[in-house]
Amino acid sequence: MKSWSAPAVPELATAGDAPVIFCSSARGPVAAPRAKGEARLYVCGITPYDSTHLGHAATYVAFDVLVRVWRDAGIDVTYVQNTTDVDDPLLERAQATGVDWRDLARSQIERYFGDMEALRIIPPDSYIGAVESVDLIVAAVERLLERGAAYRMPNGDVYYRIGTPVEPPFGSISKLDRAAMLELFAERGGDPEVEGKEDPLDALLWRAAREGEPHWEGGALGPGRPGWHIECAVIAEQYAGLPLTVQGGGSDLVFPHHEMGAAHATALTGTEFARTYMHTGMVGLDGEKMSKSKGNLIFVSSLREDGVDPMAIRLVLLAHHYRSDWMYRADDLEAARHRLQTWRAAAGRASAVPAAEVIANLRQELTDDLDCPAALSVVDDWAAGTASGPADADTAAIVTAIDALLGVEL
Ligand code: 5CA
Ligand code: ZN
Repeated sequence: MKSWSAPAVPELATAGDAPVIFCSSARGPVAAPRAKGEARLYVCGITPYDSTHLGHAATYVAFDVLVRVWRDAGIDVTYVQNTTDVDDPLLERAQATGVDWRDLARSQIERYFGDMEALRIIPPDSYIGAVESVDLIVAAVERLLERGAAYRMPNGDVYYRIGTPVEPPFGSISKLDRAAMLELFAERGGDPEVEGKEDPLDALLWRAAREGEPHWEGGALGPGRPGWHIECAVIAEQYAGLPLTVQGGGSDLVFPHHEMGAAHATALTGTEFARTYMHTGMVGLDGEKMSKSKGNLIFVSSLREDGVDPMAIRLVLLAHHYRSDWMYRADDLEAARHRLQTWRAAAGRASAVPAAEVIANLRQELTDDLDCPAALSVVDDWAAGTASGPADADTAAIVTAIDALLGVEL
């Protein structure tokens, strides 16, 4: 699927270093990539209804900074993102609002593209929907069945056998005990209660066609539609290649989604799914996680319609470390607007320090687990020190670095 237009990303005169990223599975910082050269990134994309809220935007800005830091280090990046354009919550919303599910998905994907473009987020090299991947998914599920990693229920549903031996083993990303897994599985799209499964944690790979639900032919599987985790496992393998340098998404995806997807992919390929698992914190509003099901949402598009400069929205998001959970407040936007104004004023004045110094400080903060709040402070300090003369070569170089590394156009 064609996605959104890329922002211009200026190249800096010198190159930076590769970053160290906190890996949820290793529970600590790891070099990503391990060796210089290339990086493969897969980020879990939206389920296209009620997008793009500030939580989504925060997640995609975080991975955008990762891509920018990688590019700055001269690393060749392959970036893949999916869109879950057929799934229960999307179908439920379509039904509830009397809209065709395809139209709902299409309109929300369009809105998301507009938001990403406005926020100057670098688009993925491949933006792939579940619907366009059905054939690949069917082939993968057939292979899992052949290998005994999956089984068919009497009604035609196909489930992944959670006990399938894979290396690294199931559970190594989230490191949860079984009780916690069962609880989260029930909360986050799983179906532990379904009778007849070998293990309540077995995950749906293929849902046999039901009356009134969209379905595809499905080859040997029979008519139906794809499960959620297998969608990402297959798209990542096909378009990015395994092992991924980074599997990314919000922290709400650690379990079951990323644990299951990694197990499916490893059972299919014999290869480790990802070297690093990078998870963003949850953005909330009024004391609760911002979520489509709760409806406590602030949309990027609404802010834009209210005339908010997208660069101010980007600064709201960058002002929080990607790993922290935070609550959005109107003050955040006021502070970001003020910061943007200050930076823009500084961009017209003489720099009091050499550009190389400011750029080195920016890189130091960003390569250390993408510390954007600290990077913003580096720019704040520079801006506060600018002198009254006209912008000079150092100012210009710093403005370019702010654009390249933070994606903020002044
Ligand atoms: N389509 C699946 C992933 S395959 C999905 O989770 N879609 S989503 O629309 O619910 O979320 C899209 C992305 O935004 C995911 O990476 C998710 O982890 C992240 N996300 C969702 N809610 C928030 C939030 N409140 N704060 C930060 N990130 C969030
Ligand atoms: Zn996913």
